[in-house]
Amino acid sequence: MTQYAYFFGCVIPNRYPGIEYAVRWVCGSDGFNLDVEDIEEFSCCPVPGIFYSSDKRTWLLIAARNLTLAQNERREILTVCNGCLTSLLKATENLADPKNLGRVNRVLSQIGRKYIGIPTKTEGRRRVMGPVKVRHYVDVMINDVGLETIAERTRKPLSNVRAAVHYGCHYLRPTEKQTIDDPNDPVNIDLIIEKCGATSIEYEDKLDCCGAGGGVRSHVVELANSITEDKCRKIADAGADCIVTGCPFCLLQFDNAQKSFTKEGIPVMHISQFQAIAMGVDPNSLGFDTHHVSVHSFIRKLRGT
Ligand code: 9S8
Ligand code: 9S8
Ligand code: COM
Repeated sequence: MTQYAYFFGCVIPNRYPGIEYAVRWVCGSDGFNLDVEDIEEFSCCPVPGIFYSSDKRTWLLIAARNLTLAQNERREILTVCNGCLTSLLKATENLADPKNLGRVNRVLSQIGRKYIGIPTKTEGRRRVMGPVKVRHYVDVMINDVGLETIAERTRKPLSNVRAAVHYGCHYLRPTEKQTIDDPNDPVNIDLIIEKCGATSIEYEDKLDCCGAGGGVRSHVVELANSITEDKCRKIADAGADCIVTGCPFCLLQFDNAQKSFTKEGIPVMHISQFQAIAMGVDPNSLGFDTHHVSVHSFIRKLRGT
């Protein structure tokens, strides 16, 4: 059985602890019972939109340190965020270049660490090393847990719920590197939603950015919010009860930006929270009180009132 290490990143523990609860429940012994552990020393991945764009060397060094932590435990990294996935995955690609690897390991040696990767096979006496594996929560759900098991464990089918899926850029792009899903026609989150008994609706420009990524939210918040407003209008036109995403940073943007242009807003949740509800977890324990947009309309819909 695959062994994983949780990588929650910064946004979930600091802003949306309900997602952490949902992920731990879904992956834990009441859920799919995966072999997954915490590695306390993990730091920020670091966030690609800020670090990768401004200081590549520091970015690679911090990411490499995180990779060595999983490497030494022989665990695959289970990220719950698109940005963390991209950052750590890109770091493994960069470390395949001996020049980068040498530079990084010279610095890491000062804290007694070394990135070597994980053994994949042996050729004669030689062990062939491969990159530390970095996986997205959605990838693990689809390819390791499987849709059939997801359907079997649905106790409370969310039959009258219409969900609008937002994938987010770092799940889809760069398209030539993407392996989890079809970058031009992604289906994985939609499929999970359907196995939870709900309907995933189509809407215009579904694959567009939420507006926040790449440092846009931090630098030009008005621009970020106007992109989000545009997307939310299209989602509302399609008659969605909620927005479901696999990225906490996109969630943060939808959840925060909506208050700048609407009073009510469309409830936003992480796919793990959606699954937890379908698996029978009480929505009151999923931390929705920390979300800006109230999820009351969604809960009322669930109860059919
Ligand atoms: S860690 Fe620090 S800011 Fe963040 S959530 Fe996802 S990207 Fe990685
Ligand atoms: S945040 Fe998450 S993945 Fe990104 S860059 Fe564009 S979309 Fe929202
Ligand atoms: C988005 C991360 S998930 S970043 O803002 O592009 O770094």
